[in-house]
Amino acid sequence: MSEVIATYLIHDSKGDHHKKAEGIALGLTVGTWTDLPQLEKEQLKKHKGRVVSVESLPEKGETSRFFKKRTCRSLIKIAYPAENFSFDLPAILTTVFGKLSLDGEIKLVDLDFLGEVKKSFPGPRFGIGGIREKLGTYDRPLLMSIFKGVLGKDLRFHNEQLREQALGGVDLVKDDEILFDQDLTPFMERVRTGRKILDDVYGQTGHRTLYAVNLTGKTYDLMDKAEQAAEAGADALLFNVFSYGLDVLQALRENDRVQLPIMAHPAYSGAFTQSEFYGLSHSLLLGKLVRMTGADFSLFPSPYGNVALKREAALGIARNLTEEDPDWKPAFPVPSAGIHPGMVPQLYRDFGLDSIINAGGGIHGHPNGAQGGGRAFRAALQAAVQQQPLEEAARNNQDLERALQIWGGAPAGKV
Ligand code: 1AE
Repeated sequence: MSEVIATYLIHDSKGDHHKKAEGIALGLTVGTWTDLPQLEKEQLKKHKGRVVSVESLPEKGETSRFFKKRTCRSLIKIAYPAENFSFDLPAILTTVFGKLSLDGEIKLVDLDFLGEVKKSFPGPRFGIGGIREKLGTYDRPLLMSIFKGVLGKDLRFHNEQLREQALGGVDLVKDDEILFDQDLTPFMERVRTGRKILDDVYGQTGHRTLYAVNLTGKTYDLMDKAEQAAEAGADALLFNVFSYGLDVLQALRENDRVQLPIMAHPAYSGAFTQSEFYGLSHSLLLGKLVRMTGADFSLFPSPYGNVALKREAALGIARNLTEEDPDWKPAFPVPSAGIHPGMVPQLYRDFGLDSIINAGGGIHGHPNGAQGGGRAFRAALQAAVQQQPLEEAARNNQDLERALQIWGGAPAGKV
């Protein structure tokens, strides 16, 4: 059967959540706020939403205190027939969480796509296996760094930073998400000169680094720019998917003239995910939806840095990106934000081999520059995989030793 099952977390003081669920199942499909005399039985059977389950959750004292009244919580599941929508995310999201997203304390926790609906979403073009193949690296988490302090600087500065990061041994370098297309470092120039630099470093060291250029500008122009970038030898695209919309990501993924890995940046996603009572869950938005619409990488705050997610939320994103699926390749989880080498063993325990450690400040803030930062991270990664304590590894690695002196080990993390 083709349908989409939505799981919602609802909070309200009335507590009759079965009635509420029936209201949603009817209201978001064939009904409205009042009786419709012309509604036919056949129409009801084929198009009406179906309440799958209503599970009451124990009352939470802190929630009732927050709302200043006794507040009941439930998880409800409603199935929406595939006959009701075209198989694209704008239609599906408008069906399952359109007006409903504006209607009280209701959060969309998960979506299950069944049958033909699921098969109409492409998933990543390359996935974890394809990215590892491009790099020839299989036995450790990958290392990514981020350009920093490049606003107001010219192409020479940008190129020098790229070279330094690559020489430090990082596997991927991404643009800062706030670097847009402008005169000092135009998009196509970054692609062309970046290509030369990374080929040069590869010739010199034998280490391959991929550069993800920030694809920005008006939606109308994106496809042309992406195609030109692919033709000019770009390695990958960074994409601020939540500023544009998931369907734009899917359009890039489905364009065969843009056969490039796509990196989904989480900028702006907090506007949809951060509330306990409204919006979408992190695991759904940054995990499942990003993967199914075609991203090869999903960046999100780790539980340990300056911008942090709760550990359960971060692990939920990673689970949805990587769990075995017959239709979609797995995508790389990229826990990020405020990451330094001391956090590497904890990140490795949480996210495992098939993840990417991503750092901006933790690379460029190293006293031995971006090269030293890269070497410190690589040493920390090697120690983590070999289960060697960082302090012990630091005795033979001066870059790691300096990093630990400055930033220390992993903080407790957000629970
Ligand atoms: C959650 C995304 C992290 C990111 O893009 C970024 O620029 C992080 O910078 P640092 O590592 O916090 O300096």
